[in-house]
Order: sequence, then C-alpha cells, then structure tokens
Amino acid sequence: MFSSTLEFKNTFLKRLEMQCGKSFSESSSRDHYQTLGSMIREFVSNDWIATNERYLASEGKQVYYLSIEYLLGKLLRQNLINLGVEHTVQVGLQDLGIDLDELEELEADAGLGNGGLGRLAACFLDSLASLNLPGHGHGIRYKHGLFEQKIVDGYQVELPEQWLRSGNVWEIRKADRAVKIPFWGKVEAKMENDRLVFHHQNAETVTAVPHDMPVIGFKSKNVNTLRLWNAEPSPFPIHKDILKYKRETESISEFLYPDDTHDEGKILRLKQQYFLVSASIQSIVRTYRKQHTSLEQFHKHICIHINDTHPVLAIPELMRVLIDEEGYDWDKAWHITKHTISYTNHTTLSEALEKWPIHIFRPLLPRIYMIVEEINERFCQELWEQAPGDWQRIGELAIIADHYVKMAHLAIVGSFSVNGVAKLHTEILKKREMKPFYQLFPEKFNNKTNGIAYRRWLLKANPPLSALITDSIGPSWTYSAEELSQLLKYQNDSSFLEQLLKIKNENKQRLADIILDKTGVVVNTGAIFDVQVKRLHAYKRQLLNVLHIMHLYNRMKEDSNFSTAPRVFIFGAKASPGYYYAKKIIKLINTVAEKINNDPIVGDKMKVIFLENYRVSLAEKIFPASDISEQISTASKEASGTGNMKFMINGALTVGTLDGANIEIRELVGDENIFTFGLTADEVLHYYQHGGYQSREYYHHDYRIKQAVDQLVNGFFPGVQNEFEPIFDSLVEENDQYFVLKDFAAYTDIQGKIGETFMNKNKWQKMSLTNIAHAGYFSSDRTIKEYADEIWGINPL
Ligand code: NBG
Repeated sequence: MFSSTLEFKNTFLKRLEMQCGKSFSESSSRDHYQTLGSMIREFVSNDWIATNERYLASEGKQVYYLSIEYLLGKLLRQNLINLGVEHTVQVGLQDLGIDLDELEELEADAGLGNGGLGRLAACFLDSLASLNLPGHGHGIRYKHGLFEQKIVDGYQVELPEQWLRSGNVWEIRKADRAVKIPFWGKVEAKMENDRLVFHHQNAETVTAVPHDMPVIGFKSKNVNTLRLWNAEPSPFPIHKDILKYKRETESISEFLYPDDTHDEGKILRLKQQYFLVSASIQSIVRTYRKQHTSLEQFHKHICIHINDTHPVLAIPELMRVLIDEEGYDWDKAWHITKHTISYTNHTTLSEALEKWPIHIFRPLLPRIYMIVEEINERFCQELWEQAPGDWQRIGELAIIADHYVKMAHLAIVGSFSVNGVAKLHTEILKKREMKPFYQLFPEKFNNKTNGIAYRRWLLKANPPLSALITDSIGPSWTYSAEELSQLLKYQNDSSFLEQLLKIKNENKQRLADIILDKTGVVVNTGAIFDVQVKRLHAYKRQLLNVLHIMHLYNRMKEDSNFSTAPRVFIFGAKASPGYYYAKKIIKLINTVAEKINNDPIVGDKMKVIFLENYRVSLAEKIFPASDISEQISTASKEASGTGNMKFMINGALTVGTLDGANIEIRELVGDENIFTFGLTADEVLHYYQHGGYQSREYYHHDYRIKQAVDQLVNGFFPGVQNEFEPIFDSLVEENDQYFVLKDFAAYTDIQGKIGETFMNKNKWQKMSLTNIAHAGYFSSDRTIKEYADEIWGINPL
C-alpha cells in the first residue's frame, strides 16, 4: 500500500484531482471522503481478485452466508484499521489540514438491518475474512435501510433512511453478472425423453444485479465479498403497463421489512426472500460450474448457511436448480440439498416464527410451491411409516398445515445442521420449542454461542482503552481475544484501576457532550451511566427499567433524606413502525424524562435520556461510556443478546436476568462480578404452562408498584390523557405476560446493590476489569471457528 505519509499524501492529492476534477484548494470534505474511500477500495482490489482466484482454484470447501439483514455501520475507519494504515492516513490527512473524524462523520451508516441478527451477520463477515476463511455474504441492496427515527413531542416518527444518497464508495456494480428471477405465471409439466420436465410459463421476470463490497480482514491478505442484490426491470418486459412493472420490480429492493399487515406487504416480503435466494444460488452455481463439470459433489465443496428462516427458500430453490436445470432425480437432488444447507434459529418467539399463507405462496412461486409440497409429502410419509396413524404428530410437524407453509419446519427438514445462539437458547429449542424435531433428528441440533467483532467494539470504538490494554499486555490480543485474560494480573494494581477509571470518565464526558448537543440536557459524569440500548420490544422490558426509575423518583420526592448513587439512565431504541405498544413505551420514557429532568428537587441526582435514532455508529459512542448494561429480558425470551457482550468488553457491569448469553457471562466472570436477578427461564416456562401468576396481587400488595403503575393513568403526567392506558392494562388487566411486576422487587433490590457498589470505586473498577478480561470468549472469531469446524467444514486458505 503506502509505506510513508508522504507517499500517501502524494497519491491522495493526485487522485483527488483526477477523480473530482478540482484542485485541492477548491475541494470539499465530501470530495476528500470519496477520494479516500475509492483509494482504499482500489488498493485492496489486487488482494480481492487474488482471494477469489485462490478460492476458485482450491478444492477446499467454501461457505456462503445468506441473510436478509446486514447491519454494517460505517466502513471507512474499520477498513483503515484492518489494513493497518489508520495512523499513516490520519497523520497524512492532518498534514493537509483534513480531520479524519470529520470525514467519518460524512459516511452514512449502512443500516441494512434491524438489530442483533443483522449486526451478527456483519460481525461474522469480519471474522470470516480476518481468519482467512473462504466465506462470502449474500444480501439485498435495500435502497432504504432501517428507518431514521426522530422523536417529536416524545413520539417516534419514522423517516426514510437515505444511505445511498451520496452513493456508496465501497460497492462495485457488476451488471454482467446479473441473473433473472421469475415470479407468477404457470408451471407446465411435459414428458421429454422419458422424463417429466417443468416449464415456468408467462412468468414476470425481475433482474437481480449484484453490487459487490470488499470485506477486508484484520491484517490479513484475505478480501472476501459481500454481494448485495439490486432488483431492476428486465430489458424486454412482456408487460403492458410498463410503469407499473417498473415500480413493482424496483420495490423488491426498496425497503427492509416492508409492512406486512396486509396481503400486498406479505407478497412483497416473500418476493424479497425468493429474490435473495434465487439470485444467490444461481450465482453460486454459476461460479461452481467454472471449475466443476457437474453438481454431483456440490455439497462436498459448498455450504449454504441460512441466517434465520428468511432465506429458507434456498432449500426448494436448490432443489429446482438440481432437478429442472441439472437433470438430477429427486433423491439425488435431495441428498445434495440436505447436505449443503445449514440453519441458525434466532428466536423462539412465536410471532417471529415465519409462516406464509398458501394463497400467497402458490401463485407467486408456482414451481417452488410444487417442490415444497413434495418435500412435505415425502416427510409426512416418513412420519407415517415411523408411527402409522399418529395424525396429531404429523399435523404438528408437517411443513404445510392449516393453509400455511411453516418456514422453520422446512429449514429443519431440509438442512444438515440446526443451531441455537446461546446455551440456554439451544436447550430450550431441544427440550421445548423444537422437541419433536430434536427427537427425530438429534444429530442436527447444536449450539453456537454468539460473538462480536471485538476489534470494532474496542479498537475502533474505544481507542484509549485499547491503547491501555496494548501498553499493558502487548498487541497480541488484537488477533486472539483470549489474550485479554492476561489483564487479570492487574486486578490489584491500583494505578491500573485508576487509569481504567480515568478512561471511562473521559468516554462519559464525550457522551455527555453528545447528550447535551442532542437533547439540551446537562448530565453529571460522576453519576452511574445506566444504559439500555436495543430494539424496543415488550419482552426486553424497557418498561421494568422505567417503572424502577419512576419508583426512585417517587422516593426522592417523598423522602428528602433518601440518598443513592446519582444516575443517568440512558435509552436508545427503535420500535417497529406498526408496533403500537412499543411506541407507547417510547412516549412513556420521554414523558418520564421530561418530568424528572425538569424537577429541581432531583437536580443532579438523576437524569433520564432518550437518544434518538440508535444505530451502529451511535452505539460505538455509547458502549465505552457505560457503567451499567441493562439486559433485563423476561428469562427464556432473549435468544442470546450481543449488546451485552459489547458492554462487557468495554468494562460495563451487567444487570441482567438469567437469560440468553447473560448466563454465559456469569459463568465466566463469577456471580460476584455481575448483578443478576429475577425469575429463571424454567420458572417462566412453568408459569406459561401451568398458570399461577396473578399480576394483580403484585399490583395491590406492593405499594411501590401500585404507586408507579397508577401514575400511568392518574394525571401524574400533565397533558397526557389516556396515553398510557394500554400499558396500565397490559400490566394489570391482561396479567402482565412478561412478568414485569413479578420481577420488580428483585430488580429494585439489585439496583440498590448497584448503587452501593458504585460508591466503592476500587471494587467497581476491579469488577469492571474482570469483565473486560473475560470478554475474549465472546469474540466472533471464536464463534466463527466453531461454525467452520463443527458445521461448515471449511479451513483457512
Ligand atoms: C435475535 C435475538 C437476539 C440474538 C440475535 C442474534 C432475531 C430474530 N433474533 O437475542 O433476539 O442475539 O438474534 O442471534 O432478530
């Protein structure tokens, strides 16, 4: 690349003139950003091409990761870090009077995802490349990522996100690699040469054009590819209404998760899913065909991983290619398919388990539906042979039942591996949610506890802490996260602990400045920064957090002698646009904030902050500044959580239920270095099964609860009438299905303990250090190695 600052500057200036057609003195910051970005992309192009050639020539296995979401965030700085040129570039730009931080601000977050699932996919891509593993991603190039959130008068307002407004320097459009995707039409079966052959007639065809982005590994020569598909009209549509056709076609890659409360939206989502898998599989097969004369051994060279059920149509689509295009018989095609596909389940929430009505599926994807029907029939036949007459079991396990296609069932039946994302989650899948499938295919089920791209969350997000770690234990932790455990030797080193505290305080100051800028509220950096940032969902129980805040406030008002460690409660969360209840909670948080932040009695002792438009780049500023990480989901509901890991590695202490990966955090740090509370998953599941919980009893018998819950509806908040009745009702009238009131007392107690512990600075810093030192386990490098060894069977090249 460039060996010196001087060389960098010369190249940069020359390129700037060529690319922007302006002299340096006339150029803008955006010109600088574009120049730098395209320079980096060009620099990696040799390695990128070489990587692809290596993969093509190799006989080794490769994996393709299919995901409907990728929450990439900003790429410039991470790419510079991974290439090992961050310092050279920063200094070179400085010499030219350009601030790298400012350029980074110009870059839009690539927010092609919702939350944990999409961010996990991005972390996995990073680890695949960094470990020199042959693994590429496939996704959709949404024109608009997840909506931009504004808070207006306390309410969430959604604006279309515009990440492509100034283009995307990282992508290369490859029009010559486009493929065609058929929808609608009819399938005709004909006998040809003694074989039944299927023709898809009168289909409406959409063109999928790949846009490739380089995935640059950390100080490796490996550059993998993220291929994002764009939907475009086909050149010669047979259509009469060409404008309508154009609009409908382009809408496929327009929005992430279009509203699916009506049939039209459902059709669009199913179209997106098939669009993604068909384009991906056609392109994977085409590449494979360059080196192999048949697909006979396809499953020995290729693994296709489906991230949750959204890409599950990869199963019938691969069957279609093998049967209709390659001429294999059913059994052979099924053998290849079943040994190619692996599947990760990310939730047990029933509303998130996808199923598509047949009346939508069949006409939209006629050939694919036929194949799914046949998979289902053969599977049901097997079940019958195992237990003739057991209709109930067949009904429960069938892929098509009650007028729906059940996507998770298809995923389990058509894959060789099914994994959960944390130990508890996998156990719940095996013992409860997917028990009959586990009994049928025990060998398929396995656990892969999630991880994070820790270099982004530490090296990029927290440079001062990263520097302290490197100064203390050397730089090897940037390759092997387990090395962080060496930090344990500083547990009793008071000067080290003081440095840790100093860094935390600086990061808190930086966040306090952002808070002041965004909300106008001044916060006390000596207070506990107690943070809950994640999607807004009833099961994540932001409401429990708010009720506790209201309770603390009530105590302060009632008892002037009441004292506790000062707190700044920080929230960040987007609610799904159609999720009425979640939006009410956002309004509640903002209403509580308004009241508390303006009450002089409270002053510096407590503030409540809602930071709008929570996203990857904001998260990078929040985690390093946090003291407390709120992971308080109803036990059994959060499959893993990955925010918990990002907080931990930045030294925040977890307050959490025994849910998801919190359990594994506790195993690592020990009970004394985490604040756990509340019902266990077994207890929750027992209540769901056998009843016995009466939320009203808690409401009537715990004065603290009654006071706070009544305040939702008794005029306590001026100017908001009836606003919070649905929240009140969910807690009192509808028996509180997420056990907020049940866990309230335990949560309040543990919050008391947090306050006390925080007063003891030395103890707190020691706990914080212990958390950082044990966080290496949650590197996605570890997770990806497990996938590579135990599922995919791929090796570094
Ligand atoms: C989410 C879970 C999280 C988990 C991520 C990544 C979905 C469907 N599931 O707990 O809720 O951390 O997946 O595995 O988004």
